Amino acid sequence: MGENKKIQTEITDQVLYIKLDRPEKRNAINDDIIAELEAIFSQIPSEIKCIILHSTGKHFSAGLDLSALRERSLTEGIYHSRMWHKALDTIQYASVPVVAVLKGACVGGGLEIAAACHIRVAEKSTFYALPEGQRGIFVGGGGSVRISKLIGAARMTDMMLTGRVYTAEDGEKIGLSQYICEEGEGLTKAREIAHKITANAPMTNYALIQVLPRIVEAGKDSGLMMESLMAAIAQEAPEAKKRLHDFLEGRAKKVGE
Ligand code: 1HE
Repeated sequence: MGENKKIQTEITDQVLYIKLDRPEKRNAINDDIIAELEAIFSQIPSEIKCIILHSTGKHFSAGLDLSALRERSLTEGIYHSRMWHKALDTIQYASVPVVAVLKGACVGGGLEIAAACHIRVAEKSTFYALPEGQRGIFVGGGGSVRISKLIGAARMTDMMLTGRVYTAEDGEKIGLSQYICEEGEGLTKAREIAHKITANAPMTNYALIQVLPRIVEAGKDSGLMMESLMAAIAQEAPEAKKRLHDFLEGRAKKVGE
């Protein structure tokens, strides 16, 4: 796990911090950065329990680096989009949950990256848009699947047809982020969330990241069967049995404590 000029990584307390570090271009994402993201997310050290994806500067990401959008052939266009799909799948199916800290622009490919993360914390400066519509292109980084799932196809269609921009507050209401916080407090909030995630049984975290999305994609009967299998596997783990005993003997926190 090395350091790349445009992405910085750091480990503290079993949390891996991955930082987009190209503020002079508003963290616009070129092919090298996508490849580096894929390499990092594909090789998470085994001691890591949670990942926080954040950024340098005032913006999370201005999306695809438009300066690299040269004349592409049809085939090159498909490969380019598939490269994003592969990289963003490594985020969605990372070995541990990924918390994104958003601020400023979270647009185009930046929003597609955020949508591949499991929890999104938005500072109040965050704004969301899909300028692909205005640039004469289409989302290519999995947005039509992941963003439409978060906010519904109708809202995504509106964003792309009209260039509509959602504020942090409205974004939270429609499901673009699960949390909203004051400016400059995103990392603190993400750390607090990471602390809760790292305290969970590993099998619960694994099921939420690897199994739940597949259940959502499956038909009802297959989904229910997968749920039963996962529930049985999770409850069988010694960690789960210990937690149940702790609760029944009054040693565990109650809900909300
Ligand atoms: C860029 C990019 C970029 C900034 N590619 N260079 N994304 C967009 O259509 C968003 C385009 N960007 C913007 O609308 C604005 O830059 C922001 C609202 C994000 C920020 O505004 P601001 O005033 O803070 O910065 P700026 O002055 O516009 O930009 C600073 C520099 O970053 C400038 O370069 P400079 O050399 O003149 O200093 C900009 O050119 C550069 N920059 N954004 C390249 N995106 C998998 S497919 C996904 C498809 C998409 O993501 S399409 C959406 C692309």
